[in-house]
Amino acid sequence: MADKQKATLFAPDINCGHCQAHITNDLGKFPGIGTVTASPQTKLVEVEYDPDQVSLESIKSVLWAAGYPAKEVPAEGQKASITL
Ligand SMILES: [Cu+2]
Repeated sequence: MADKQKATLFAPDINCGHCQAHITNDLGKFPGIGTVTASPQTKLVEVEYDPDQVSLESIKSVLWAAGYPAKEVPAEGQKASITL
């Protein structure tokens, strides 16, 4: 069993609480996915996941299918790399 990993994704189409709920509900249904947070303010989705059960690519596919294309934010210097 690998340790849980945390990914941060930038999804510019998160605009309101509805988007937030949509994302957390859709991702939350997936096995291997832990805590999910989505912020309409920062447009960031933070996902805890077990890499043995689900890949980052799958997480991105779920987001894409839900209508929120997202790209991964590098863990280091993530704040500096985002322009809102
Ligand atoms: Cu919305």
